[in-house]
Amino acid sequence: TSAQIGVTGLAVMGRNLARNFARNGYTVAVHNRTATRTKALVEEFGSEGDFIGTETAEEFVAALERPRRLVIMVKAGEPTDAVIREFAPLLEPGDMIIDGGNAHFADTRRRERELRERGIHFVGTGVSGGEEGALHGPSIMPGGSKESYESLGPMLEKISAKAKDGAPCVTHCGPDGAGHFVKMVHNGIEYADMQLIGEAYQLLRDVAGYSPAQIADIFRTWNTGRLDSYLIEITAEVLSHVDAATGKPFVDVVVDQAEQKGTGRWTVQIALDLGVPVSGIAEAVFARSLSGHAALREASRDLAGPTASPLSESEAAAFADRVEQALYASKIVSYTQGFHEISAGSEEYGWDIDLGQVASIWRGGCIIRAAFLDRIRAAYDARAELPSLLSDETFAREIAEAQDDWREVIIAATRQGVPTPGFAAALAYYDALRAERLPAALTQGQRDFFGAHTYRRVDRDGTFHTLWGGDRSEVTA
Ligand code: NBP
Repeated sequence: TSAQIGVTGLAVMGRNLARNFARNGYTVAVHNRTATRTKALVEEFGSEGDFIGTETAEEFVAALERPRRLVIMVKAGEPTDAVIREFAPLLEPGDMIIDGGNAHFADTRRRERELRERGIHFVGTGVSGGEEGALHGPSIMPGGSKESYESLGPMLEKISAKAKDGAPCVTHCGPDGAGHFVKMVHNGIEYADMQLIGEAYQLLRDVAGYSPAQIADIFRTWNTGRLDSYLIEITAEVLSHVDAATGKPFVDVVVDQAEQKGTGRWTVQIALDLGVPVSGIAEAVFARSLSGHAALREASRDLAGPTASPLSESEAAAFADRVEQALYASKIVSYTQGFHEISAGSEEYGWDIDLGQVASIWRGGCIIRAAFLDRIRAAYDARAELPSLLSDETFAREIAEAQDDWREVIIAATRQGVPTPGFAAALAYYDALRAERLPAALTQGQRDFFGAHTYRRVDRDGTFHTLWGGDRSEVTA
């Protein structure tokens, strides 16, 4: 017998993905650099389906039916290149290497180009949903050639998460690095979502005076409405958890220094390169890095702040409703920014990514899965060339309804000294887009003054320069 698919790299993700394929009726060849992992998988889970355990690269490749489909699930970066170097010489034209790790899309573009020259399809594939997702159905974001998707698509559709309407959470994102790019922005949006939820929590705690258990209940209520999402759901779980050792709320015994693995940072770095303002995602990444500067925070603890004035019980309840509005409006802005980045990447690299499809495949399996994504898909379905999510009538109306509360929440946060960089950056983005005139005109004047960088005029075509050091007359540049 030969395997329809092979998985190499059998740590948590690869093991669960292999089991997912097997549970869906595929024969799966499995391989790992350290053979004990392969043996353990076959011993522990062999009864779940048809596995072919292999020890050497040659055995592994020989176990695969042609054209071969070989999934790599190893640590992103150099290990991925090492595995490609090991396996590519054993493959034939038409075979497919599927990289399911969190690769940088630029690496994926390079690997795709190099392997294409040898006739091998390299399918950089974003996989989201953590280890549970890998086992029970992740959201899958494959790039690579159309041809490879014809062969792989049906298998990926089978193992993927399904949205509530039954649609598989997988689509061919576009050529070469498109899938990993989409996954990168997914993670960036995830950072922003988490930061916004964190700010909502802190406001409910420090301004409204609620306990973690009470805030968990508030999140549970929110989760029955338009904020219905995996992240809100798990937030309620984390907040209601009590530390067994101390009896304190779990959230109070965890060191408040957030770590990161890099995909959020990449999202911001690439956005800077593409010139896309993803201020909400950037603030989320910066907030994590600020939290980690323990010495700096310690040295700043005595800096002056406002006198806290806690709200009354009835004020607190009204404030919680306002925070929901602020969170929702800020969330619309982060997704607006994230989708702008995908659209800009698609343009830059000629990927032709379908934004409505992206929203659709994020509806299930992945960390940012949410009822909200149905609405985003509907927005792009109604108007594929939507210039921005904020131009969608429904979102624009919802923000119109939320904006007074959104502003009030930021005012309260500022007055009470609670940092809300995510809420505030989102509102600043919204107000900047709305503005009739931006101070960018002044910036242009300054640039022309110190560097003769020239400017355009509102009333005439052309490029101009003012002779600032002379008689200040205007010349055509
Ligand atoms: P890890 O990222 O911890 O990688 C461990 C695997 O990489 C092991 O199988 C290890 O083999 C193999 N490996 C390494 Br390290 N260096 C190697 C080399 N030079 N040659 C061959 N194999 C090598 O595993 P993971 O957490 O399962 O994640 C796998 C991929 O999935 C990563 O790219 C990750 O970013 C991505 N991802 C993870 C999640 C998640 O929730 N964890 C979610 C989505 C995507 P060994 O057993 O011989 O050491």
